[in-house]
This record gives sequence, structure tokens and C-alpha cells, in this order.
Amino acid sequence: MVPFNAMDLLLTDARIATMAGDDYGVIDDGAVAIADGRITWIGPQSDLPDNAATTTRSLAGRWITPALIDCHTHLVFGGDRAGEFEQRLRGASYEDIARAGGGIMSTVRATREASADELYAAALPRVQALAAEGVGTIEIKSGYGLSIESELKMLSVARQLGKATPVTIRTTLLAAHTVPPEFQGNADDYIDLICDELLPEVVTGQLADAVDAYCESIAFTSNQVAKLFERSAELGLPVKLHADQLSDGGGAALAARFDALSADHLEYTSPAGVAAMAASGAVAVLLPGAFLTLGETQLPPVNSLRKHGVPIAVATDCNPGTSPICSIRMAMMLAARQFRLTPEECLAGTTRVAAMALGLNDRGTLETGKRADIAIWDVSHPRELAYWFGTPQLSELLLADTP
Ligand code: DI6
Ligand code: FE
Repeated sequence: MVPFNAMDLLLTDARIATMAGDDYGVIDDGAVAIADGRITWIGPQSDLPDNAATTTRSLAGRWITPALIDCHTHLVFGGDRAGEFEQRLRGASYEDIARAGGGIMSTVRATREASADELYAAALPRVQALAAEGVGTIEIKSGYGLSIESELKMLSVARQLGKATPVTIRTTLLAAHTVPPEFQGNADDYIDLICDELLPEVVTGQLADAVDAYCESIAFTSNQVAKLFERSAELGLPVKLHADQLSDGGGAALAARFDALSADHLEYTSPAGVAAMAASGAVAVLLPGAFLTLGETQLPPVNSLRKHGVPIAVATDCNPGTSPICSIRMAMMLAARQFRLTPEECLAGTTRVAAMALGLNDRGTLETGKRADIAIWDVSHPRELAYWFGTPQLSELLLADTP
């Protein structure tokens, strides 16, 4: 813990949404002391101990929150799917497009063909767009390589984005996103390749912070996911799961069985799945961008999640197919209007709870000892962050430059 008097920066005259308690954890007329990238003191300015700050900045009554966290993205990928988007709006079906080689496999081809530099150059503006909205931590999944070489390439690019920008990048291996063409009809063999060859290389290279899978009728079965999760646990990597997005495949309960950090999507999750998540402490990550893009009508069981005390996060699911959305503010706005989350739930879901979904306990709230990742806003109340869309209300993003 950094001693209080070793202070680099003192922010004063702030209205603080700490997100560490009920009603946004508000501290009116507050101050925040920062040293070595950590919050060393936070509270009402009237309680501020005597100090000798290196630099004191008055925020003149502006609101501050924890920097936002986008806990579910696929933002490293080659090409785009705008053409099939247009085809669909001209009446083509998913099946027509898939049969013509479109859909996720067109992104897999483009990602395999792209160099690491090309993937990096395409992804950097997406990271910058999220940071421009106040995002300080982003989770990036692999899953468009579907071969050892290309999955490692994707994860390396994601790691490089974290080194080259002030944003914290957390990476997730999602090799079990869909069955690659080389293993059509042999999904079990592909799961074995991931478990026996890819995962050990990922761990040796420290390329992933977690493992994810797509448990769905069009992707992988519960048994195949269970095998992958058992191997992940052996290698010390936590797990997350794309669960019950298009059907009730028991994904939420499967995630809970493996103490997953989160289960994501959840449109078709059953009451038993919710109860299992409540018992395990898994976070529910809601992805309104995919819900909107797919024209889904089955809402995730928000009231059941609330009743069972399952923490709810919100993320962009930024991906070229079902959520070509690189805006955390749009995700918040959609979660409020489609899923009827309150503005406070939307903000908690992109700060405190999003940190939980990534297994990070050093951020997501403004409290002593936490990272000094702070978003400064031009709003009259934090509820505006889920109310407006398209208005650039971020005044400044302060990110700790320590690991
Ligand atoms: N769920 C989705 O909606 C995306 N992946 C997943 O697991 C779809 C990805 C794509 O269409 O490119
Ligand atoms: Fe996803």
C-alpha cells in the first residue's frame, strides 16, 4: 500500500460515483489522492487529511466514475461482414449466406489470411474508439483463427494492443468458437487438438488469461466444452462460456459447474441455470448488441438473475457478425431499453461487475488501493451514461500506467 503522503496527484471538487455501494456509491464534493497509479485516499473533501500533493487539480464539480470495462469482445479479426449484412437486408437467409461460404467462416478465412500487423492495424482503432468512450480495460477473445498458428497469432496481436496502448487488455482463448473446415464432422478431434496442443502453447507463452467456448447446437456440446474446461483447470486457466444464446443447452449450469468467471448471452437460460449461477457466483454477461443484430425476441431472464442475486455485467460483444458495435455506451443504452436494466445496473455492469467477470479485483470501483483508472464526465448525473447515445460526454480518461 502506498503511504498517503507519497501523493502524485490530488483531484478535488469532484462528484464521485465510486460504484462501491448503493445508489452509485456517491461521494458529493469529494477528493481522490493518487500515487503510483493507485488510489491512496478517497472521501469527502472536508475529511481530507493534511497533505502535500505534488499536483492538485480541481474538477470543478464534475462527475467521476471508475474507468469503464468492456468484458466481452472479439475485436481482433480480419475483414468484415458488411456485404452479408446488405445481402440479408436484401432478403438472403443465413443459410443461403452460410452455404455460399459466408458467416463466421468468411471471417475465419480473412483472419487466417491477414498478417499479425494487418490484424493489429485493424483492431487498434476499435480499442481507441472504446477508450474514447471511457473504457480502460478490454477483454479480447481469439476464435477466428481455429488453427494453432492462427489462434496464437490472434492472441499475440491482442497482447500487443495492451503493450502499445494505455488500455489494459485481457485475453481469452476462444478456439472452441466453431468447428473449423479441417475438422468438419470431427469436433471431438478438434477439441483434442485444443486440449493437447494449443492450450499448453498458450499457457507456456502466457498468451491467455482465460478460456471460453461456444456451447450451442451449431457449435460445441456440453461434453466437448466440459473436456476443454477440465483441461483448462489442469493448466490453471479460469473459464467463461458463451451460453444459451440461441437455445437452452444447459450452458449456464455447465459454466457454474466449472466455477466459470462468467456465462455470457443467456437469452435462453432456464431458472435452473440461473440458480446454478447464483450458487457458483458466476457473473451474467448480457450482450444486447447481438440480441439487436440477430433480431432476437427471447429476452435474457433479468428479473430471475436479480432475484437470485446473480451479478449482471454488460458488454459490446464487438464482432463482425452478430455485434459490429464498438461502443460501450451503445451497449449500455441498449441494455437499458431492451433488457430494462436501470442506469445504475448498466454502469455497475460496465465497471464493478465487469471487473468481476474478468476475475480482476484491482479495479471497477473507486476505493483506496484500487487502480486509479478514472473517467471524468461532462454530465449532470451518471444516469446520463445509459440515457444519451452519440453525445461525447467523456471529458478525460485517467489510466494508471502501472501493471
Ligand atoms: N456468438 C455470437 O453471436 C458470435 N459468436 C458467438 O459465440 C458470432 C460470431 C460471428 O458471427 O462472427
Ligand atoms: Fe461473443
